[in-house]
Amino acid sequence: MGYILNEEQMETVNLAKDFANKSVKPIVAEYDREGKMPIDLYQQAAEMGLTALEIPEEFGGYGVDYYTILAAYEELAKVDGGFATGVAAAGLGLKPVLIAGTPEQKTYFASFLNGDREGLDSPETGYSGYAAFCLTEADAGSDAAAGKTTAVKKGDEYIINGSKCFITNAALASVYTVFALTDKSKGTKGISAFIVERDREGVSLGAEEDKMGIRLSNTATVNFDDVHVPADHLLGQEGKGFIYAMQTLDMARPSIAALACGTAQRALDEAVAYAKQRVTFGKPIIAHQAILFKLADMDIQVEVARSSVINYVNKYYDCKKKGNRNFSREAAICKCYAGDMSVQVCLDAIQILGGYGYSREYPVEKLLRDAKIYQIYEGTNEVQRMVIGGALAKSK
Ligand code: COS
Repeated sequence: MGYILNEEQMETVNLAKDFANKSVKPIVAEYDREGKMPIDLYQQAAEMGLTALEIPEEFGGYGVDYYTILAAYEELAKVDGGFATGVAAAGLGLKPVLIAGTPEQKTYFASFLNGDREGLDSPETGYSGYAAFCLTEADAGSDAAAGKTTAVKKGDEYIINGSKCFITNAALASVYTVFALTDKSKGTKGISAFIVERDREGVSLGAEEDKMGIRLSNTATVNFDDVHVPADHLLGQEGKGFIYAMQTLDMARPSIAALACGTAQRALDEAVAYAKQRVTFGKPIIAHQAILFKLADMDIQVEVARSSVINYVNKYYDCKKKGNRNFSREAAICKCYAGDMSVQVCLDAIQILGGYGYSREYPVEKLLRDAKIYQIYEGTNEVQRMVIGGALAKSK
């Protein structure tokens, strides 16, 4: 493991690791087959504090550092990328509030993530503890500024209309951060961000996605039909929503990179274990150099991807000290590299297991199905290359 953590940091990581191994691992195969979210386990994770790790203590959270959080996410993803996605997506929903919210908004939003607060639950699950980030629309994915959802100010309220799709935690969340146009004529400068509680009148769920992988996570459309929110639910300033969304993604993409490392590490571990016991031509296949070198290349790639996540966190804290946010490039690099790496390492693991790798009897085909999403969500890897290339083009 590339993270160098002290005892207290390791306690948090081990909390996530033990919970994932003892409680989540036994149900993964069944829930993956059925495409269900394990609601009670999500609730347990929230009650353990896993969705409130990054909330500063002054606002009711645990104020845990990002080295620890990302190492904990990796442990969750070693067991299941979908479950890890649901937990990490609570942090994605939270980040716009941490970036642009007032102290009151931070405290209010945090109270949803602290788990099982009466009156703050999702109507679908009856639980609290999760948030969702509502940016993507049917015609606004990579082109995030093309959204059509509107928020019209009337007196001391905004009225939101529109529809958001591919929303992770749509049904699990009891609160959303929603991006909507407050001025259609201004392009990216006409977008604003809002806190919207799940139980507001006019908020409803549309179709749930039947996904190739990460099937323990919940992904659905969220509709907003004349949803009234008080004006104090606006985050930061009107017209700054696109910037907050981009800043959020700069902080969230490394979580996906950490998940990608977890899935890939698991694939490598499965492949090593198999290669030690599978015998061909009179010896374990790990003793054949063709297999050993493939395993070595997989190990190199996982370690380099993890190092790129750690490099992002180093840069994040350095920028924080200097009072800037110049870490878009490092966030995009780790997300892009780790996403591509995870797919390749899972493919290699399948190759090492041969026919067994292709069979649902062994876990590696499922790891590949999970890994594929890391190249797509929170900005496709093509978008990451746009961000990285943009930084190169601007460099002096
Ligand atoms: N931080 C702060 N500001 C940023 C920024 C960032 N990371 N990225 C862009 N901006 C600002 C720009 O500086 C620009 O401001 P000015 O007009 O004042 O110069 C404004 O935002 C618009 O930027 P740009 O013109 O680059 O926006 P584009 O519409 O071309 O979009 C990409 C840029 C493609 C990078 C963006 O749309 C994107 O990230 N898309 C993917 C969305 C995504 O990840 N979706 C997943 C949803 S969560 S599962």
